Amino acid sequence: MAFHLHIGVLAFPFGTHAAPLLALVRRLSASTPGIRFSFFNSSASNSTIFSARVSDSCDNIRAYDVWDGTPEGFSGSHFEAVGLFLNASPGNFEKAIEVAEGEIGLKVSCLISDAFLYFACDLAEKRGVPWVPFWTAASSSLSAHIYTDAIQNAEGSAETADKPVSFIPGLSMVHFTDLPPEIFLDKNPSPLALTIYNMVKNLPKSTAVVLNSFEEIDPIITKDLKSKFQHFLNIGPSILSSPTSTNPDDENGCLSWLEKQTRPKSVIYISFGTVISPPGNEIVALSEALEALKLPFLWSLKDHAKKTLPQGFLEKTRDFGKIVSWAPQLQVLGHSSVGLFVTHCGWNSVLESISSGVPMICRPFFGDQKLNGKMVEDAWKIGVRVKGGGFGKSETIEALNYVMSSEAGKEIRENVHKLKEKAENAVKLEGSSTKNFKTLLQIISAPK
Ligand code: U2F
Repeated sequence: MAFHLHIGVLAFPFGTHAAPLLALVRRLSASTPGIRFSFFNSSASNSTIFSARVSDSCDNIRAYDVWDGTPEGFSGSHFEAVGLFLNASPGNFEKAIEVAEGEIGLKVSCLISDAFLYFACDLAEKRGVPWVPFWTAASSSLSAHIYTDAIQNAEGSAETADKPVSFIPGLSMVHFTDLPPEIFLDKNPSPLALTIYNMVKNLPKSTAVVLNSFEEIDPIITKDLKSKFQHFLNIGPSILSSPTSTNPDDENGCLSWLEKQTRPKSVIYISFGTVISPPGNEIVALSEALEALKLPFLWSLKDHAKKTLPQGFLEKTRDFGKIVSWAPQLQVLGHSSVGLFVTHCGWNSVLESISSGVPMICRPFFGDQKLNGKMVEDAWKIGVRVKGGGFGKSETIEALNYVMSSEAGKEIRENVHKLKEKAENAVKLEGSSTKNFKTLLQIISAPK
């Protein structure tokens, strides 16, 4: 097939960043058969996201591995790996772009990148092509970062002051302590915090900022951010606009187990995403709460964390609980038996819960998660955070009872349904996300 345009896509290979970027590229490529997409990502991340989980019918996408910056035999933490990768960038990406351009015989006409990879702005500028950053989280956290300078200049000791950031449109109920810690650069900033700050400085130079979200979830923030960028394009939720048609990878039998739970909306689904496991004492407290309430639960718990479960827990809960190391989360949340999601509030999890109309109990850990939890509880009123910030037995029982059975819980369930409807409307033919996606298609299809 002869391609007339070549688009370079730069991924951030940690957490759930590269998968939603690939989902966006798959969707774009399906409407643009004459464009070749070169997807630059670490080999570890490429081999996961291009795996059999989603069969690739798009022959205009080609994956290229870039060096992840780690020495041989590296066994450090997630955060160390992020630092090493950022140190190796952008040289690793530049090299791979050259290889792809040579192979296909076409210079790139546009660079799409994870928004964190701010240096893609310079790479695009050098080539005189558009830069389209993809922010993989919510508009609220993007907005908080955009106001970094104002937050830092605000009175008082920002990080500890528990007062609202009333000067940010749409975030007036948010307190300084809810904000992503990377905003507070004063204390020995991490490589990621510095990267995000550079991103904030570069984003206004982009052609369009793209998000996997929908405008109606945060109309005030949407309006404000539209005034700050050339284009601010919410094009999601992608799971509603382009649902995967392939069978879910359910080797752990989650769906057949859910089929056996006859009471609708009775099951508690628990997962803390791809990076984090709660500390041992919290796993114990959460287990004790589940055992005490005897409510059916499906828990996606990483293998290494299983050893912190209380002794005898698996036997005692065998009749009403199931623990797996990986669950097909989308299908689980979409199952009629599931009534609640206990989550770390990663953006993909929050959006998947909203898209499935499932309320949440939040136990955030790092980055944007605290802010997402705050928005869930106080802006959208579709869930609650565990009191005290971490799982204690009685606080967890209280939260579970509150959402599953109280009168207030009923309101929460109604609210999440209303928000789900807004999300569904956004991806309809005339919906805001569909229109934004068309704009994005025009931007990336323009010749250099
Ligand atoms: C980082 O996110 P995480 O990977 O920790 O969490 P999520 O954004 O919630 O994404 C988790 C994804 O993994 C899937 C689930 C989500 O799409 O459906 N999953 C699953 O299918 N089965 C399982 O058993 C467990 C998970 C970061 F930590 C967050 O703070 C950011 O918001 C996020 C996006 O930038 O990236």
